[in-house]
Amino acid sequence: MTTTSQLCPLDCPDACSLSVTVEDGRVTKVTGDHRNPVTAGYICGKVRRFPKYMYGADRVQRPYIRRAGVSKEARSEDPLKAFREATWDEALEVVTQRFAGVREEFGGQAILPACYGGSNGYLSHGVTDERFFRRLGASRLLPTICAAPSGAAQALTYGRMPGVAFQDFAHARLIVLWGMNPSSSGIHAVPFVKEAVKAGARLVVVDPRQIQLAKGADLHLALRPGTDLPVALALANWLFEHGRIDEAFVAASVVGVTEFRERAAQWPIARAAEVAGVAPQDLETLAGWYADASPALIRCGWGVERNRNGASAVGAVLALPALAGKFGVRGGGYTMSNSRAWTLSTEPVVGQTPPTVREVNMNQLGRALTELSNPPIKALYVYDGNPASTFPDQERVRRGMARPDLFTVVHEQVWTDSCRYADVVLPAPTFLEQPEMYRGYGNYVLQKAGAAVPPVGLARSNFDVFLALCDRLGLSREGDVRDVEVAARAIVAADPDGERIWRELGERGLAVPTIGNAPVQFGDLFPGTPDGKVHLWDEAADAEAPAGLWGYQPDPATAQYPLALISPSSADRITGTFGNLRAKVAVLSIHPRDAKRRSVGDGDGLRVFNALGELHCVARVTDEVRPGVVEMPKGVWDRETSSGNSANALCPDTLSDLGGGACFNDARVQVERRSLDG
Ligand SMILES: Nc1nc2c(c(=O)[nH]1)N[C@H]1C(S)=C(S)[C@@H](COP(=O)(O)OP(=O)(O)OC[C@H]3O[C@@H](n4cnc5c(=O)[nH]c(N)nc54)[C@H](O)[C@@H]3O)O[C@H]1N2
Ligand SMILES: Nc1nc2c(c(=O)[nH]1)N[C@H]1C(S)=C(S)[C@@H](COP(=O)(O)OP(=O)(O)OC[C@H]3O[C@@H](n4cnc5c(=O)[nH]c(N)nc54)[C@H](O)[C@@H]3O)O[C@H]1N2
Ligand code: SF4
Ligand SMILES: [Mo]
Repeated sequence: MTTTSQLCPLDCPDACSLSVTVEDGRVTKVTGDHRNPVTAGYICGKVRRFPKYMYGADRVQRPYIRRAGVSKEARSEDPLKAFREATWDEALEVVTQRFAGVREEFGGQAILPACYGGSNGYLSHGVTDERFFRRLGASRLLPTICAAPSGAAQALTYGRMPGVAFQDFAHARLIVLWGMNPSSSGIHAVPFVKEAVKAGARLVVVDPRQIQLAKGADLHLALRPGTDLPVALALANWLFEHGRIDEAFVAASVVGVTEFRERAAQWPIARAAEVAGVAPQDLETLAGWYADASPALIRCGWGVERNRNGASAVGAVLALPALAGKFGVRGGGYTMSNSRAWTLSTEPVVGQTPPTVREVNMNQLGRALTELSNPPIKALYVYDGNPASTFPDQERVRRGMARPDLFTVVHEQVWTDSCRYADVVLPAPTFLEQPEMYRGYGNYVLQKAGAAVPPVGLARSNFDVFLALCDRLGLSREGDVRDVEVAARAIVAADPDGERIWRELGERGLAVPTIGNAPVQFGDLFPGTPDGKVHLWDEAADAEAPAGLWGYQPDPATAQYPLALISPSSADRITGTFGNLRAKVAVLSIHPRDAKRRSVGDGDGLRVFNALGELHCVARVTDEVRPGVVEMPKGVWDRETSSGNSANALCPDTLSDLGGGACFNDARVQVERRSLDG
């Protein structure tokens, strides 16, 4: 029995350091260790159960090739009905021949990768894969499914300035959890929130749902989804009108205030409250508390961005600390993504400048597969993502993936719903079966570890498979980085402080950024904008956003589809990852008032539908969601609903105001009772 130090690269802000027990070449226990002081020796239940995932019946153990004549629409619990076992050599030869053929007949742009890589580190995404697709001249997939609107907003306003560290939450006197549910999606912030509250801090939750932490909060603003923009602008307007702007800070560090103020002035408290469906008094209370408190912290989450107003909403929320002068003190300011604390780069490993090629927004994959011509997409390579489950407009994505003339590779750890559409399925290792290096986007740590155990079955890493494909297609060149350790070194070397970081990674597998692991905004950290100031106005963004910058687009609800369907994170999975371990029927949460109107009782079967699709599940009647809102977690697998799909079947593929982001929470639906056995 041995114990090794590992890291968790899953798409979670926390970036835990792990202690992994190995017996007879198998992982038997995964727990936290103390190298990362913030994750402090404990981890979530998902990763504690990781051996069940690694060695479960759903694991893809070897390559497979589709049997001739089996339709991609056929559904079966047994993959062997649709696929036959193959060797790596045979499978890679099929991929090589088909990709070469497509490229010759239609050009490289007829090939498209389908990936996101949120749960991947530096060594399994954006390295040899990127080299392969660039050299092929494949269409470029825009990585917009998550954080694109907030990324656009943060780039525009603060040049992606990192934020307050979790451990500094404890210093705040007011914490606003704005569209973020740390009890599920980043558990290590919770003790620091509780510590602050225990020391007398006020806690405010801005969320259409009564999340766990809302239960003890001083104020829960259960706004309608997609209305954060008017709410934030109304708070800003209140600060202007009540003389609570930090004039000195604004004069020295903020530009575009006049234009911003004009837009905010259109949102008096009463109007914003009406649109958001909250009490005007609650908005006044929050404005007053925020103006008075210091340190005041806004923890902005990704629930704010997943709608038509997403980028403007995030930008307006993050404008508040600049206007009210909340920076420059420990625990004051905001936190969203801290990934820009690092300047590592995978480009030296890719070793190929990006060609000028067609770009495909991943949020419109279904459209791309069914509508694009000149050339049409003829080959799809799925890895580090599960498009048949997690992308918007699921029905259209699936229609596209089911095309008999589309050649699809799926490189996966487990038999996901995307595998059903594959021509070739390749086995991938989990993060404990391959070397990985990963930086947190919440926690300020970079970690590196070797494989804890050899790959399960015949699994091969992305790094290796893309090298092999480059070789087979004649795309490899002299001088290409071909070794993972050399790649890791080159990626770290891109940081000006790379020598120190590399040394620390070598010594204990963990390094903190140059600015330390708890920087103070406007103390140690400043905006990354060209002039180092906060920008509240931008002509180009104003021209691009459909309703202008800071312009509100109204709710897409109709009389036919009046309910807002939201699909946030849940504790038992990371998007679709681990969903296979929870084979219970998926539940839709609905407010008692909405349920009663539809004669729906707790545990009843439901039909949830709109013009895009239809979903069958079970009702959970609860006042944890506000009236007018229904909720089903993201990442549901087909086996969890009797209709064999998920909330994504009802999510439009429309795009956010800026950044081309996904609008999952703009799904508007109708719900009716449906017999459970019907
Ligand atoms: N356990 C677990 N952890 C995860 C993930 C997971 O799936 N499971 N996913 C990871 C990933 S990929 C990401 S991006 C992060 C996301 O983590 P979060 O930032 O927490 O994002 P969400 O879970 O999408 O939504 C957060 C909250 O926003 C609320 N919400 C929905 N619409 C709105 C709105 O319009 N306005 C406001 N104010 N609130 C709204 C939801 O009810 C939810 O409680 O979590 C990561 N961590
Ligand atoms: N309805 C709804 N849908 C959503 C969202 C929402 O709010 N609502 N949120 C969206 C968000 S925030 C995100 S980030 C996306 C995430 O969407 P996806 O990126 O599709 O996320 P996962 O479902 O976790 O799928 C990742 C897959 O990559 C595989 N994988 C992991 N490591 C490797 C590897 O090294 N090699 C290979 N080949 N495969 C690997 C895993 O087994 C897993 O199946 O989903 C989005 N989907
Ligand atoms: S998913 Fe998040 S909380 Fe769980 S082990 Fe990984 S980093 Fe830690
Ligand atoms: Mo995400």
